[in-house]
Amino acid sequence: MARKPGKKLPAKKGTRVRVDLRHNRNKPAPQKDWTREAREQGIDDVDTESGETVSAKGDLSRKRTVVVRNDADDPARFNGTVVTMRGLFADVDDGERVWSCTVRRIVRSRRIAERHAVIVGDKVRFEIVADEPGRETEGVIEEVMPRRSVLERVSGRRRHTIAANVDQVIITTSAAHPRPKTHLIDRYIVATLAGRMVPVVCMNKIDLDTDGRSAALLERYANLGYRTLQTSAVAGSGVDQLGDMLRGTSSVITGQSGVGKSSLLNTIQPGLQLPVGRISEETLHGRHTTTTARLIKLEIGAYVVDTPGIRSFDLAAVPLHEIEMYFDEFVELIPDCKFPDCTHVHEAKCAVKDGVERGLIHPDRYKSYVRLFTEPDRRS
Ligand SMILES: Nc1nc2c(ncn2[C@@H]2O[C@H](COP(=O)(O)OP(=O)(O)OP(=O)(O)O)[C@@H](O)[C@H]2O)c(=O)[nH]1
Ligand SMILES: [Mg+2]
Ligand SMILES: [Zn+2]
Repeated sequence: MARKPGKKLPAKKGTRVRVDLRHNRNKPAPQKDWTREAREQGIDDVDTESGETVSAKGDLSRKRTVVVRNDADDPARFNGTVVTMRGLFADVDDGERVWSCTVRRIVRSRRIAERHAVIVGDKVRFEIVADEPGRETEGVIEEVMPRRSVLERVSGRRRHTIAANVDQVIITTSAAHPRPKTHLIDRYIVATLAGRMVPVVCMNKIDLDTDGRSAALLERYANLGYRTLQTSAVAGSGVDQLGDMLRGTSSVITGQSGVGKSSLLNTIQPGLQLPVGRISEETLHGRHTTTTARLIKLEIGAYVVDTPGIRSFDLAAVPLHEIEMYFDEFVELIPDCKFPDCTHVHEAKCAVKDGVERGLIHPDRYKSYVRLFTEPDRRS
């Protein structure tokens, strides 16, 4: 039964249908059309588990089995969350198991401007294919749902999306090895707020904070009204509090390589056994132990994306004129700038610069702003 494009097939819930491979490869649209058509018509009188197979006679090599399921009464079947990307494959969790999925080209092409068509945290709709009856091996992502939040960074002229659909960003830094970089924390905060998420500044390795400087730095962010946290994955301090912050929500944990992101998650849930790096003897820096972002479901009732560490100079894909609004302490002063389009960099009678002099704005925060505003690689 060679299928003509557009011709209706008696697709039913759980029915496996042999479709023409060549057709299927060359023209993805018709397959999508008829499965959707079947769903819209609500044809689902066959039990999912005992789905029947309609085999084409002969010429089997050019056919493959597509399992058509109606998801109207069981959304988990076709809806899933991307837990990790492996090259062109996405691992999609449908709540019951993880499917290795390819991404239909049209989905990739439509999102070409975003560079990453499918990313960790994405809610997707996918279809399940089987290489032979009863052997459902992989899926095809047909649709990526709108993202309610994204954490993005820029690298040169490229925009990278780190994770989607998370509520908060655990901006992790460490008291030593590596030392905290205020500029990086500030950039993370900007990227977090711009991506419609809530920042939490976490100072890990507090056991190494011998002079109290890191605790003081954290205080600065607490005074700005951000949630802050001191932790030690080694001593176990602050880990319960971190768990409390993660519970009941979805987060992404970010920060330089070696600050202890994976270590913290391992301490919250010892069975997790995420690979943890060794600090290199010579540089005292981490060496990118975590290589790909991964969405983890913690037993405490939390979703968290563990991410690879990134370097300091490539974060925040935010339009220049919007940066000021993500520096919360600037916002209330800005109405007093003389020029309505004041950029707070070179203008006279600038209330922000004045605020720095009056001690209302920390000089480091102002420096971070100016750097973000003037860096050439941001002007793309
Ligand atoms: N002293 C001390 N060392 C820690 C602490 N947390 C982690 N470490 C050490 O820091 C090193 C790096 O830890 P990881 O958990 O791999 O760091 P990461 O942030 O996940 O690094 P990437 O995956 O490369 O981004 C390891 O040697 C940990 O043992 C801490 O609280 N105190
Ligand atoms: Mg790691
Ligand atoms: Zn100004």
